Amino acid sequence: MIARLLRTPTCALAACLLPASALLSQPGYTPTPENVAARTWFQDARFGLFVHWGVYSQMGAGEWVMNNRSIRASDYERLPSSFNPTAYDATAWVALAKAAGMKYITITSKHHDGFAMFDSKVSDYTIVKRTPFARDPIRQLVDAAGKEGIKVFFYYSQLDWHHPDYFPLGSTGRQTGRPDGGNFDRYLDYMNGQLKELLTNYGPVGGIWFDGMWDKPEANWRLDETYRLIHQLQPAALIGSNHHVTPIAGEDFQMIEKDLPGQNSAGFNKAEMSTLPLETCETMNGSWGFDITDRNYKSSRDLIRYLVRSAGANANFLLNVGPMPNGTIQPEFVERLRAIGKWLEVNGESVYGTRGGPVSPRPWGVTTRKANKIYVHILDWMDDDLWLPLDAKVRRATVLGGEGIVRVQPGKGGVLLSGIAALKQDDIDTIVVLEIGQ
Ligand code: JFZ
Repeated sequence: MIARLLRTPTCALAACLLPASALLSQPGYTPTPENVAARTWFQDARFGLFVHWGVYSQMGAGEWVMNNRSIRASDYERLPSSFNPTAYDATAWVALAKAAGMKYITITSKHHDGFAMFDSKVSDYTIVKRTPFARDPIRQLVDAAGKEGIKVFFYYSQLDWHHPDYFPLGSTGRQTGRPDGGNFDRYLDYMNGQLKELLTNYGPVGGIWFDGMWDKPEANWRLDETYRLIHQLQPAALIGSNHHVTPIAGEDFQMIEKDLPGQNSAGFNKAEMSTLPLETCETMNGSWGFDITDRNYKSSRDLIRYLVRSAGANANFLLNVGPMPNGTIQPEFVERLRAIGKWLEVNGESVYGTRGGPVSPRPWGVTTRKANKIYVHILDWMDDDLWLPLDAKVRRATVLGGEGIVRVQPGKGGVLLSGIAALKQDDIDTIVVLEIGQ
């Protein structure tokens, strides 16, 4: 395992090859039955809401503003003193996620700025202690989500631009004026303390979405201890890490950032796909945290098609919003989320509970499958015939939510669908349902 990982080319940031010390994960890890069941739930869910929200949102320049503007930790500490999201309504966020057809929410509990957006007792750098809001918005979200059957996952940044013991410094956050010394083990104790709180004080947690190990690939992150702690406290909580390498023992899902599985347009997605559940995340515009000048919105159509392509590649889609400092989600995002939800109300059966279909992603589209059905998602196709290399007997072909006849002719090594051009082509996704059987 370790040897294989060491050979794997890794992420774009600096020399990002993870050394053996970082990989001493949870050796011999076998997921418990609860964990295996949670993985199945996760894959069936297929669609989640990613939330990047913190005191940085007040700057309206994304969650990296502390690094990008070389803000010293002592100056950045002024931001909490004015953070007061009076319009925050956890119930409304959950209702919106539900209306979008999402089944889970992954929210930043602590981003790289080191500020805890939850009521952490092991830290004095928290939303409860440092802001006029003085409440725990994550608790409110967990409570609201629980009532609606939405699972909550916690994003947690292992990288910390604020903590004095995050030392030696990594490749980012070098201008934040931290002391010239510190005890990394003490930092990891602090981090594990926060994780213990997150897994103890908030009821059942969907999982932990780690990020930031890439900042210090040479460090000993004591992953064995952290992963064991999480699995001991909540066996069903799924661990994933945005480290951009092949999953490490103890992890329960593999994530890809800003790409579909197998693609690498972002440049850092070079890891091989594992057999674990997959999840890919993307933004509504170009930013994770609220960015007041970013108007580069993806269309609802593009986002729906991204969800479909993810499902066709056997991956979940985690779609991000960066709420505003007042606690509301900007109307451009709300509008898109609602449009996706409307589409899913009609076409959801071809996404939820499916796995990547028997025909791998093609230029014309993708396939998904569930029980005895194969959903052929025709995203871009102009011709009348469509050849599917498929080792199954097709009993019936219908158009999901539409009319028209698709003829099926078995051939050598597959089937030919014809009559496609005569169908009412859907601008988003024309879905042909194949019922297969003996
Ligand atoms: C990370 C975060 O830095 C970012 O703020 C956001 O939370 C996103 C979801 O995750 O982004 C990364 C992480 C690693 C690389 C690039 C972007 N990398 O290794 O190239």
